[in-house]
Amino acid sequence: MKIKEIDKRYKFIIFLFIISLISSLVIFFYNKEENKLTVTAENDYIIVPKPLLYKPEKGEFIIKEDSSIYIAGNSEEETEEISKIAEYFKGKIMPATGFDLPIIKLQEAPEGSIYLTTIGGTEDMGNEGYQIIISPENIKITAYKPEGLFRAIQTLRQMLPPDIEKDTLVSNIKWSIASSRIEDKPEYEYRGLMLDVARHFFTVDEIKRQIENAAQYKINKLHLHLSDDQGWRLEIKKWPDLTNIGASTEVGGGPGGFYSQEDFIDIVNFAKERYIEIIPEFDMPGHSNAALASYGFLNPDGQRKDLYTGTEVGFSSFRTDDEKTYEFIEDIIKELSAISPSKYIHIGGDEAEATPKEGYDYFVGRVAKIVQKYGKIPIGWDPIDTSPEIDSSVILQNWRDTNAAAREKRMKIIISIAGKSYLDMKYDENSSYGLDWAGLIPIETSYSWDLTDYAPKELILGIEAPLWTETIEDGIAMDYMIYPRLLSYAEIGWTPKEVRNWTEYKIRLEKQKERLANQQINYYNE
Ligand code: TNX
Repeated sequence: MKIKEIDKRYKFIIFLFIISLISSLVIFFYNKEENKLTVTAENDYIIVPKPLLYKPEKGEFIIKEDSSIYIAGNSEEETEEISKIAEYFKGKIMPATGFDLPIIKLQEAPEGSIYLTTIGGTEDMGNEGYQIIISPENIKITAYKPEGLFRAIQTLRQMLPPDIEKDTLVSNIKWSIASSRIEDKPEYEYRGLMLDVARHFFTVDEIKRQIENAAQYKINKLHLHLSDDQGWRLEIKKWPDLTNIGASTEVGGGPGGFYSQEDFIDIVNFAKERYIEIIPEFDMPGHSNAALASYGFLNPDGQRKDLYTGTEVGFSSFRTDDEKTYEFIEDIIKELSAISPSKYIHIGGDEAEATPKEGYDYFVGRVAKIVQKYGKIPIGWDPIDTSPEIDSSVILQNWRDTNAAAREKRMKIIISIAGKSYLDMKYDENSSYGLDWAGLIPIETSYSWDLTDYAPKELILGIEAPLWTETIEDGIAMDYMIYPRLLSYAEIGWTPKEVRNWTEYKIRLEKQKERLANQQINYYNE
């Protein structure tokens, strides 16, 4: 009797044990499925911006001298486009590996190959989404559009050893990529960097270098601030004094400079090959002294204003009640829209403190209509949204926490909150470059926020980080202010806020630094 009871008890305990074992296994595997979205920095997982889904598998793929790149598109035209992306990838890895990988058009992926294709890509991936499957046999990258393949290439670069970014041959290294599966697409369609080339002028090569560097973090817009009080930086054939006079100096009195229309097209094409759209801005009606110094008829007394090389803002204004102003602006917009393929033209609209409000409201409405006449979508800084002449066909670029009018009108908004995303704000008190009027922006501050803190999700087009250049004179200073904060902004724009957190990001960022150094980017090291 007793023995039987003990027996029963044991059986019961064993039963309980088995039940709890089964339930813990169920919970474990269930969580594993769930956790796919929240992988941490283990497994050498360092990608920035963080992909939506990263699933490590066993093994690795090794790029070798005899590896090949295979490509296939849904049409001949698409295959051509993909072949350029393949060339770009090959060019990126050639200096360090020394491998001259062949690029072959073929609709399958043999062993040892890297295969780039849009065949099988589906619409739900979006234009920039992609899937990468890495196995010891090959790498298969699929996207709905070639653009998605280009974004995927940036991910792949980051999965190779950091030495891949060196521009000299590296020997005795295994170019391995961990087996895994990645599925990815961006949260926001607009992920931009702005460079102010008006306060200080930067050459075509300096701009190209910044485009090249930003592309690796999947930045897809470069906004060029082409005019301000201190300089007019784009050739306008009908009004040559804009550059003869208006481009002849900069902050501090240096020689300034400008882009010929050919230079501009060259920048646009270079950016396009990296799937970055150039968005041109002429700032109006304020920030316009360079134009007013170029042509006397724009001023009430018919006299040219003096050129300006200081850093004050808010003192200049176009005449808002003079038809000649609008004819002049239309000529400029007409020439610009002929050479700029972007669907956007930025018309400024900020800090027009020398323009009476009524004139401002009329002016921005009128200029927005000129831009639309040439088939472009106007963007304007706040407070452009407060003009009754502005409606939801215009996009607001929001730099202060004021967008009530835009919300009311259901305007789309680009978030560039100064205290969070201004690349010209100092990191700390010791920064040798930069300003601090919007506060200091250390790396943690640059990362730990979300666009939805400032506007409803459905109105947000995306993020832009502007670099104003009153204190920035060269590429070295530019790099320092942009990196590594641009990585924060790239991730805020790409990765959903639910899967981002600073503690985990910090680890990935740390590992990115060696890559930045290998590319000779003069980043700020905290
Ligand atoms: C404000 S924010 C400006 C720029 C200055 C910048 C300096 C905005 C749209 N205008 O004119 O360069 O501050 O941080």
